[in-house]
Amino acid sequence: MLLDRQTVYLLLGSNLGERRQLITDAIDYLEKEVGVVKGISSFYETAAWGKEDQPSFLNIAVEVETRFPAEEVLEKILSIEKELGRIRHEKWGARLIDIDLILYGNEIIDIPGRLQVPHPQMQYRKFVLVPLTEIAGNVVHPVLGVEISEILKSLADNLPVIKV
Ligand code: GSY
Repeated sequence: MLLDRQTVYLLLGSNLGERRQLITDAIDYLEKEVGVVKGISSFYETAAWGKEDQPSFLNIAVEVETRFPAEEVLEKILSIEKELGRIRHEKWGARLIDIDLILYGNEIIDIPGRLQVPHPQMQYRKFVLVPLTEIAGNVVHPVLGVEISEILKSLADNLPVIKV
């Protein structure tokens, strides 16, 4: 099914293997399979969140213009992760590549156990908000009604996020 164009924001991360190459390959797949890549943030070296005794991550945020519904975008993301060798082991464990669907236009989606958009943890995570602010600082969070850059300003998360 194809819809009118929607702007989607994704957070890409890797903390195993050739991290930068894996993220670059994931962007190529997104361009081929999801839509037109309109924006890419800088790369950030970020301390692991959730389970802190693991290697640090490289993270970036990406803006994609897509005509696929959110659930199809999710399917495509999961298959790209698989293609790039991601095996889902433990929650919050190390991974070759992780692609999170952060925002899908200004839609609010809640399919229990499957898909929640906006990403329910995004407002607590500096490793999401710093790269996202770079490419979408003026976008308004559909639930909180506040710009992404404003959420970042009031954030309590102090884990290091360093532009590289
Ligand atoms: O939710 C994405 C995977 N992930 C990350 C991440 O991408 N970056 C950092 N810094 N910590 C993380 N913990 C998890 S889980």
